[in-house]
Amino acid sequence: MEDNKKVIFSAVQPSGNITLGNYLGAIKNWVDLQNDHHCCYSIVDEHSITVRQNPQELKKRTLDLLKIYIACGIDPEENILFIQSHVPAHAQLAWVLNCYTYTGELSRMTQFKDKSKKHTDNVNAGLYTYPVLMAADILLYQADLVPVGKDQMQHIELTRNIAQRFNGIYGDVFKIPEGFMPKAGAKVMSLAEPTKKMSKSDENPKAYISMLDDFNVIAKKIKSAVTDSEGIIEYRENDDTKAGVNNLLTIMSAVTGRSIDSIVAEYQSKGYGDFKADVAEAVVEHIRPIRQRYDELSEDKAYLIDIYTKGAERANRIAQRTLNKVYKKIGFIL
Ligand code: ATP
Ligand code: LTN
Repeated sequence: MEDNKKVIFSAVQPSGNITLGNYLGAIKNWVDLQNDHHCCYSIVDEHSITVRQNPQELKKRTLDLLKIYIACGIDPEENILFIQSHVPAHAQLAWVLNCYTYTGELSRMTQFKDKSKKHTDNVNAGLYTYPVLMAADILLYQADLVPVGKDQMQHIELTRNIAQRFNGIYGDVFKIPEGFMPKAGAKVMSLAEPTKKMSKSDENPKAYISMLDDFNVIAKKIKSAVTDSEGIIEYRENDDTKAGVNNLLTIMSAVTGRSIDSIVAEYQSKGYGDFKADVAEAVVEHIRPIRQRYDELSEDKAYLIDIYTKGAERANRIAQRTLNKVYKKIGFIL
C-alpha cells in the first residue's frame, strides 16, 4: 500500500455463535484500530472445518459473523471484509509454508493439545497443521499487527518464526508481524469454570455469553456466574479462588472503559448480587446497539453478498501478489 499506514490482519472462525470473549478479546480492538490502519478482517471458514461442522449451520454462521463484524462498527467500505475460502491463495501459501514448519513446533501448540483432547475421535491432520494456515492468512497481507486474544499469541510467535526462517533463505519476502492484545479483555474466562477461557464451542451454554443471546438470558448467565464464598469484590491476580470475581471485574472494565480500581472502590461495601446485576446491565447496554444493527442487516442479504464479493476481489489482489513473489522465490514457473 502506498501510504504509511500499517496493515492489520485478523480473523474469527465461524465455529459457533460469537462470544463476549471474542468480542472483547479481538473485534472491539479491530473497531478501535480501523481508522489509522489498512485493515483486512476475515471469516476463516477453512479453519473451522478442523472440527466437524454441520454444512447448513456453517453457512448461516459465516453470514452471521459478517453481520456481527459490521454491527460491531467495522466499516465495510474502508476495510476489507472477506470469507477465507473465497481467496485460494490462503490454502496455496499454507501448503508451501507447511514445508518450512517443523512437526516439533506444531506439537507444542497448546490449542492443538487442548482440541485433540476434546475431539479424540477426530484428531485430523488439519487440526495439527492449522497454525500454518493461520500464518499464511497473516503473511499474505504483509500485516504489521494482528489484534487477537491472549490464547492466539503462541500462534503469532510461530508465524513470526516461519516468516523469519523463510526470509532467512530467500531474502525479504514477508513482513514480520506482531500480536496486539487489548488492555482489558485479552482473556475472558468461562462463567461456569472461571479458570478456563470462555469458548464459543463449550458444550455448556452457561459458560459463555453469545453476542446473539437474548438480553434476559445474558443477565441470567451473569447473575449465575460462579464466584466464591468470600463476599469481597476485589481483583486478585493469580488467585484461582478469585477467578470468577476477577473475570466479572474485567468484563465490567472492558464494556464501560472504567479502570478496575474505580469499579472496586464503588463496590467496596456492596455484595455480589448488586455487583452482578450491574455487570449484567452494563453488558446488555453495550450489546444493545450492536444487536439492533445486526437485526437490520439480517433484512438485507443482497447488501451482505455485495460486501463479501467486493471484499474477496480486493483480498485476492493483495494475496495473489504475495503468493506470486513466494512462488518465484522457491522456483515455481509462473
Ligand atoms: P473455539 O471455541 O471454536 O475454539 P474461540 O471462542 O476460542 O473458538 P476463535 O474463533 O478461536 O474463538 O477466536 C477468535 C478471536 O477471539 C481470537 O482473536 C481469539 O484470541 C479471541 N478469543 C477467543 N476466546 C477469547 C476469550 N475467552 N477472551 C478473549 N479473547 C478471546
Ligand atoms: N486461529 C484463530 C483464528 C484465526 C486468526 C487468523 C486470527 C485464523 N487465522 C489470522 C488472527 C489472524 C483462532 O482460532 N482464534
